[in-house]
This record gives sequence, C-alpha cells and structure tokens, in this order.
Amino acid sequence: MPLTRRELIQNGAVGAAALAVGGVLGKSLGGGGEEEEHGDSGLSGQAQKVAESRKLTSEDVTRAVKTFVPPGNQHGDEFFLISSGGHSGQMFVMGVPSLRLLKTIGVFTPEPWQGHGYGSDSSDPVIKNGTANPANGTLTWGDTHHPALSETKGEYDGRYVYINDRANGRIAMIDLRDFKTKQILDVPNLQSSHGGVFVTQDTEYVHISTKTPTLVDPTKAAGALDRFADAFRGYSTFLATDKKGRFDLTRSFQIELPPYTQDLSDSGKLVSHGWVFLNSYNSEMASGGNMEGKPAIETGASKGDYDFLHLINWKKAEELVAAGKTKTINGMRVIPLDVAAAEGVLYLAPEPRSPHGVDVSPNGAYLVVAGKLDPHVTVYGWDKVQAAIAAKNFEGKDRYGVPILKFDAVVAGQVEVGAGPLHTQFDEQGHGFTSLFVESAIAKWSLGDPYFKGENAFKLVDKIPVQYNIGHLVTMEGDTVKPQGKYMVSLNKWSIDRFPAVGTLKPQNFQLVDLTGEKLSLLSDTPIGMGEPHYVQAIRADRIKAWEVYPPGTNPLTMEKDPNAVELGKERVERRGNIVEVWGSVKRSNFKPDNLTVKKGDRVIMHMTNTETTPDATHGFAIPRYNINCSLDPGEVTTVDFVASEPGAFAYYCTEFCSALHLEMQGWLMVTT
Ligand code: CUK
Ligand code: CUA
Repeated sequence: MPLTRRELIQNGAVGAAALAVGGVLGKSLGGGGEEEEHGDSGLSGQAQKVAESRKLTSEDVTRAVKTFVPPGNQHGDEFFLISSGGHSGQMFVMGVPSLRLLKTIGVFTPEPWQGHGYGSDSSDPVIKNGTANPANGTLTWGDTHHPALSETKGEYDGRYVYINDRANGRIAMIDLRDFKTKQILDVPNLQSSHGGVFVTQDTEYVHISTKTPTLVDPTKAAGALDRFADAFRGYSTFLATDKKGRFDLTRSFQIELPPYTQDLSDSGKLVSHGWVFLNSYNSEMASGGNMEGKPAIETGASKGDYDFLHLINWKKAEELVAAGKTKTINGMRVIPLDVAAAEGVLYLAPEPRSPHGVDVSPNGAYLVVAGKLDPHVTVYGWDKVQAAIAAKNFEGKDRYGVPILKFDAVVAGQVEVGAGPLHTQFDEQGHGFTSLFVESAIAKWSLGDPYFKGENAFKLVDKIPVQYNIGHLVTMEGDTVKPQGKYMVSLNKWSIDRFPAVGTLKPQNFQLVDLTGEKLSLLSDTPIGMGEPHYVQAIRADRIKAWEVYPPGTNPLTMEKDPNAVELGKERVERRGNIVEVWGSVKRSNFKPDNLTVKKGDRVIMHMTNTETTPDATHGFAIPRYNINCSLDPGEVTTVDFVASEPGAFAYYCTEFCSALHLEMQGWLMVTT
C-alpha cells in the first residue's frame, strides 16, 4: 500500500527500523523461506551429520553449496565487487559468490598496510596530490560513494576505477593492474559531490557533478543563503582522461547548472550515447533557517510536486567548448547556464518529488527514476524524450530559461514498486531490480518493448525482503550494456539482529541474492565493519588482468620505471650540504644501507627499491617516531623525504613477516647533534 508523503517522511530510517523489527521479522525470515524441519537436509553420511549438528536446513545447505569456494581454488569467485568504502575513505574488493573480502584499497584516507599516506613521498598520491586546497589543514579522509569502472563499448574493460569523495568534491583514479590509487583530483568548482559519477560508454569522460550547489563567489557568503537562486550554481563536470587513465584538465569542461541539488546520474548507452542524465532534489532551493522561524531544509525541499531530471547532451557541449563558448572559472572551462539552455545542451524533465536514483537500461532506451517519496519507479522512454525535444514539446522553462519537457510526453511507464524506492539495476532479460529503503525490500519488475510487451511490460514481478534499509544494490555488470544476471548484492544500512553484538556501532549488511531461480532467494549475509559503502559495481573476474609483480624498478604512481630505482650492488649515499640522499635496496632479509648517519636538521631523501621478483615478496619500510611506513611490493620503488628533526637512534624495520630472518631485517638511522 503506498504510504502518504507525510508517512514516508516520518518513517525515514527510524520508521523503517520499526517496520523491520515489527513487520518484516514477524512475517518471514531468510529470504521468504518457510520454516523448515532441521535434519531434513537431503544429505547423507558425514555431511548429513554435520548439517544436523549445526542445525542447518536443506535450504541452508543449498545456500552453502552455492556460495562456497573450496580452499585453494583461486577462481571460485566468478565476479569481483568493487565497493565504495563510505567514510572509511577506502574501497573494498570482494569476491562473488563468496563475499570474501580480498582487499581494501587506500584512496582518500591513509592506509598503513599499503603505506598509503605515510611517506612524504613522490609515489604517494595522498601526500603528493591528495591534500590540495584544504579548507582547514590537511584533508586526511574522504567519503567514497560511487565507483565507476572504465568501459569500452559500454562493457567494463577492467582497466581503471574512479571514485568520488562525497565530502570534499574530489575524485580518485585507481589502476586495476595493481589496485592502487594513482591520482586524487580536487575538482574545480565542486565543494561536494555525490552520485554523479559515471564514465561515458567508451570512457571518453569521467563525469562528476556537484551535490550541494557551490557558492560561486566564496568571498560573498554573508547573506548568500537568502540569495540562494543567484549566489549558488551546480556543475556537471566532464573529465577527460589520458592514455594512462588519468584526468586531463586541459581537455575537460563543465556545464553550469541551476542550484538544484544534483544527485545521482547515469550515462547514456548505445541509442542514448552522447547524453548524461542527472536528477536533482530540492529544486525548491530551500536553504533552511529552522532557528530563525524558516522552514527546515528537509521540509522546504519536499514542498513541490516535482523535481527535475537533467538531460545533458555532452556531444553538443563538446562542440560549444570547441567553439569557445565558455568562460573560465578556477581554471576550468565552463559552459554558462544560459548558453547551455539556449543551445540545446540542457533540458529538464519533471520527476516525482525527491528522486534518488536514475539508471539507464542496458539497451539505453529507458531511464529509470526512483523517487524516495513516491512508491513508483518512473520510466522515461528515450524515443519519447527525443521526439519531445524535436517537437519542442515543452511545458515551459525554469527561472534560468532551461526548457522543461512535458511529463506525459516523455514517460513510458510507471510501476508501483513499494515504499522508498532508491536505485535500480538490471538483468539481461530486461528486468529492473529496485531497492526499497523504507520497505526494506527489493522489487523485481519488467521493462517495456523490446524486452516485455503488452500487459507484461512495466509490471511488478517479485519482491524479496532484505535486512534492513537497503540503499544501493548491484547485479553482476548490471549497469553495463551486457548485464550478467546470476547474483545480486543488497547493500543494507542496518543490520540490527543479524549479527552478534559488537558494540553500539553495528556493521552494515551485504546480502547476496540468487537471481537464477523462479523466485528471488537469499543466499548469505556478510557484515561490513569498515565505513558505510554506498555504490558498488560488480565485474567479471576474468576481465581483470592484475599484475603479480611490478616490472623491476617501477614507481606505482607513474607505473613507469623510476629514475631513482637501483639494482643490487649499486646502492649509494650522497651528501650535499644538509641534504642526504640514499638510493637503497630492499630484499629478503636486509636493507642496504643498514646504517645511515645524518645530522639533526638534515633533509633525508631515501629512494628504496624492492629488488625481489617473487610474487608476494613484499617488504615494509618503517621509521619509528617519524610517522613513516612504506609498503614495497616486489619490483616497487618508493621515496621518503623528511627532515631528521629528532636526534637519537631509530631502528628502521621491515613491517611484513617476509622471511625466516624477517625480524633481523632492520637498520639504524642515527641522527647526531
Ligand atoms: S547514494 Cu548512498 S544509498 Cu551516496 Cu548512491 Cu543512494
Ligand atoms: Cu622484509 Cu620482513
């Protein structure tokens, strides 16, 4: 039953928790499975005994068999989840169907195991380019939300992944040859960013947009909230990438947007290639003031009946940029809002109030919008959108002159899916799977022609409860032109009553759902105890061609031979005035040099090369009291650069238990006065 808007607002997370405890639990547990007799596992012999003693039902046993990866089976997981790590500032790599955690990737937040952010280092992206333009000291955290895997022809190509920092409007690039962060870009004119991160079909651009609009002139904050519509602007950013997947600002551009709060986006595919779709909430431009008798932000922002889906023609925008119809703001070429509106770069379409997700179907022909305060998904037909644009079928313009397409002219269908719909993923047959935050469930429904026709189109097909308060969900390669089906992962914000108590801060819950059967069925729960992941992408494992070792002497930041790499026997120390520069080697089981004497106040530059070629022969290089800790994988070169400010004897050591003589793998930094 659709809830009223008021009920939905009041529900929120608290209401949903109550629903979860009182409602969902009361109805059914275990993905809709009925109560089963223990001991009826359909097994025999030893397995039967184990199942009985562990009180596993036959359904449990089937679940275990479907997700188990035998010890030593390197290829038992068919897919990788590339997950945001939320406010951990990191990313997580997990296997599907096992949901085993394979790696965390240090991105915006220092990660000591990987020596990420602890070296004052030319090969450390956090230190080298992660702290640009901090408002208040050094930025040492981020809130990773939306990973975007690079694509070729609309399919993941396994080369790079990009991820935004929700908090600070930054974006990072990770190379999937070594799963390490290469670049952190503080995107001009973006104070914050959210779900506006996607690559275009051939990774021509990585898109990132503002979430909360940016105060255009930061020196005019006084009274700016009362001049919101004039003082603030949104920005849709098209970041060009170079041959190594890094951002190239010289070929990048932005499109100025109205100061609505731009939220999620997706890239057009196939028939809609060349466009980007970006939705917004708070088109009311409410700016709060709940202590001054004005409506609170959340109330003001939910007043109108509609918000706006932004339809952006980036191919056309490229032409305008080439023709010089831009202004430059903070070093970025920006197409002004009035130009974008007049030249057909930007259109708006009404969408039911307070939308969250917009997702493009695999064939590019449908744009699916889910409104948090509306129990429907609204499906826009790309053919209808194009026809409406061609016929100038507008219901008017917004206050900035941006044409608004007629709602009825562009909507292909609506499906009532349930309370609090957020995000949609797809399978290869043309089903949409939409997360229902308030209802704690996932709805499966059908798209229209050519997938489903007549009365089979735009129909609710199935539903599965999840535990609890789902945000994003992912099907395997489910946002590409070729979804792989099979599994779906539900990213649940709440896990109350699902795991043993580990204190007051509970883990999130990743639930694996089987898509292969007639009905959706739950396979497993996996607690996530490190930040709150938002979006996740799932890529076929065989698309990733990760390196086992670096080519000898590689600097991970450039992925090229480091000019300061050394070979064994070529280690040396040079002294120039108060600079001590070291070219050292690292291997089982020593550092060379293992003694280094410097004077207090000297600048010490140490280029350390791991000369190993054996996979997994990683060494650490840590200097106590200096906050220096590097990880040196086989073939890797890293540089630390610090001032020897503290006199004394400092035993630098290897932090990885690398060999029988690991404990002996140490040296002495002597800082004399
Ligand atoms: S957002 Cu978190 S549930 Cu940051 Cu993509 Cu929708
Ligand atoms: Cu090298 Cu321990």
